[in-house]
Amino acid sequence: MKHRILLSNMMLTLVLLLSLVGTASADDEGPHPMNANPPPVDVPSGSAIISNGTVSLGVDSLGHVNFAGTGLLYLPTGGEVLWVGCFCEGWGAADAISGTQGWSSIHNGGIFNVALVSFTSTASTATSVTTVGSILRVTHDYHPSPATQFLYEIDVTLDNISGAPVDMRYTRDQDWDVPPSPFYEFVTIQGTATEPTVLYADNNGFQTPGPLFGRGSLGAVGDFVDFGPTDHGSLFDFGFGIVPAGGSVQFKIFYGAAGNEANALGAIAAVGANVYSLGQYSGDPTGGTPNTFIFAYRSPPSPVPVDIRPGSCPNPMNPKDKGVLPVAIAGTADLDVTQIDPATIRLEGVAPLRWSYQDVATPYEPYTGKADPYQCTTAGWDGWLDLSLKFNNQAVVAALGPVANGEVRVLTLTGNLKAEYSGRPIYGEDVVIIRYR
Ligand SMILES: [Ca+2]
Ligand SMILES: [Ca+2]
Ligand SMILES: [Ca+2]
Ligand SMILES: [Ca+2]
Repeated sequence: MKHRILLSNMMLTLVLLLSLVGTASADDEGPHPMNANPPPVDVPSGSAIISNGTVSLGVDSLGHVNFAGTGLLYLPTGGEVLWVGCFCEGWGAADAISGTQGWSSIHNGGIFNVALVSFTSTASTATSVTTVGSILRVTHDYHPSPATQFLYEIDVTLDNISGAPVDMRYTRDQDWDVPPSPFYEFVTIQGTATEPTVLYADNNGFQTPGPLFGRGSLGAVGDFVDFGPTDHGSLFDFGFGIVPAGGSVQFKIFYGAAGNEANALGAIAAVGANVYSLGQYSGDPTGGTPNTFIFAYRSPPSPVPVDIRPGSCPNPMNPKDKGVLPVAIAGTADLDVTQIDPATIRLEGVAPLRWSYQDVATPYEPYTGKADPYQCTTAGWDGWLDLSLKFNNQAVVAALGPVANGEVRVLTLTGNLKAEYSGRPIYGEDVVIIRYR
């Protein structure tokens, strides 16, 4: 299949060259594509090639990758992994209740039921807003990761714009063609077994990414390491459950590359991604030189109950206090706090000084969306073990920036579960009142 596709691309290039030089006979005797592969979809305006200086992406206005000679390019090696052979990269979104789906790609089934709302770009960013039928609005916000030069971060937002609940689905796939041995690469997929929002994954990056289609692998399904070498890639079907009318789902995906596997895995860890695919050169599947290409996914954060100053409500915060700020993540029937990786916890971006496991707090609902300083509880232990954290108060105050006496601030806590429990992100918050003493 790839030989036909390559030939087709060469012929199309020839057509373009001939038309550029104005060959007299091009009108009646011009070369024709030799097979049924669809020609590249022409998106005349809006699409963009963006770069962070290490990784470049060709972003189509409809949100998929591959535009004007660039797919995913690793600049240090000049290695291009997607705009090679067939242009097989795409996304799809669906509502499994109404059976409505749409997808966007060049050669993975083209475009179906996806309409452009807007596309904007700069030299390093691109934002595509589209709709799938009258059911979903899909936003792909491409920007450099603040955590690593090796990854582009893509914030994906799926809005339910129908008047009814939807069963929200998203699919992304890509045919890795890894230089310097394109069409003969090793592929690794990890993290799918423990991540509940991954419904299915395999190494067939040639499939149409409509999320409601059946799947057929090229020999590897779910999690696997260094499968190949052969001509393949990866596909991920994600499911987010029932989302009410007007509701939305947000998650992050990443595209990028590094010069070896260690740097690739470091970049994946740095962004907190918990599911990923690697495409690697047939000559070095272990070291991952000269370039390891990356697709990664960071699932939507799970809300967790956070209690600043357990037993105290409201929660005073004294900017002059040079001691510790106690904070608990409260365990529940659904949250075993020993599954949380304490080293990943940040309160307003600040790491804890130390932690221990004690029953010191009782959850207050809602876990998030708090604004009132009395949305808290004085209740202490409740029989469920908590993760008790101590932060340097001055470091947290510095992270808050200027504060005024009596001001009410919502503090956010982020982190991840341990890798063996999916590594998925968690998110929580609590409210403090600034009180100079
Ligand atoms: Ca391939
Ligand atoms: Ca490997
Ligand atoms: Ca409290
Ligand atoms: Ca407790």
